[in-house]
Amino acid sequence: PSRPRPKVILVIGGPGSGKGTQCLKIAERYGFQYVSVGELLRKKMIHNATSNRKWSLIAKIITNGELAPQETTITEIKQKIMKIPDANGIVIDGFPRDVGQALSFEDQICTPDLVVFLACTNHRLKERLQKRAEQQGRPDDNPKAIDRRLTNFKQNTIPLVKYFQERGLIVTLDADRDEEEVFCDISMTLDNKLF
Ligand code: UP5
Ligand code: MG
Repeated sequence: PSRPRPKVILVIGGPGSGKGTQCLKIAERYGFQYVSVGELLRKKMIHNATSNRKWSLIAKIITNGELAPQETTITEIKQKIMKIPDANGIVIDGFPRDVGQALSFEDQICTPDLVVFLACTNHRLKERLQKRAEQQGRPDDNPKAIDRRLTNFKQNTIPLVKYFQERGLIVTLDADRDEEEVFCDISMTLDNKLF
C-alpha cells in the first residue's frame, strides 16, 4: 500500500507576524519539511533577474511589496513540493495571499489539513519589520514596500480568512505575544487537530 500523503499546514499572517519564526519551530518539533514561498521567490528572482525578462519583472514586483503572479507562484510551490522525498508533513510559510491563490492551490495541489492565521496588530507588525530592516535589510524591507505589504495584507486577508473559516480549516491565534507563547498555542492546536 502507498504511504498516506504528508499533512499540509499553511501559515498565513501579515508581514512581520512571525510566519518564518513559527514555521521553523513547527518543522523542528514535528519533523515537517519547511517551505517558505517568499524565500522561494526571492531566491529565484535573485538568480534570474538579470538574464530573464519574466523574473526581472517579478523582482520589481516583489521589491515594491506587491504580489508575484499567481501561476508562477503555484508552479514554484508545486516544483518544490515534488522534490520533497518522503515527509510526515509540509509546513508552508506565507501562502496563500488571497482567495484566488487558495482556490488554485486546492485545484492544483491539495486541500490543506490546517491553516494557521497569526493575527497581529498593525503597530506590532510595523515595529518588528522596522527592527528587522535595521538588522538584515531584505530588499522589500524599505518603508514604501513595507506600506504596500501591509496594505495588500489588509485588503486580502479578511476574505481569505473567511473563506477558510467557512470550510472549517483555519485557526486564528494571537501573535502579538512572545515567540514562545505563540508557539505553545500552535503546538497545542496541531496536537489536537492533526494527530
Ligand atoms: N519576531 C517574530 N515573532 C516575534 C514575536 N512573537 N515577538 C517579537 N518579535 C518577533 O518575524 C519578523 C521579525 O519579528 C523578525 O525579526 C523576528 O525575529 C521578529 P518573521 O518570522 O520574519 O515574520 P514573517 O511573518 O515571516 O515576516 P515576513 O517579513 O517574512 O513576511 P512577509 O509576508 O512580508 O514576507 P514573505 O517572505 O512571506 O513574502 C515576501 C514577498 O514575497 C511578498 O510581499 C510578495 O511580494 C511575495 N510573495 C508572493 O508574491 N506570493 C506569495 O505567495 C508569497 C510571497
Ligand atoms: Mg518570512
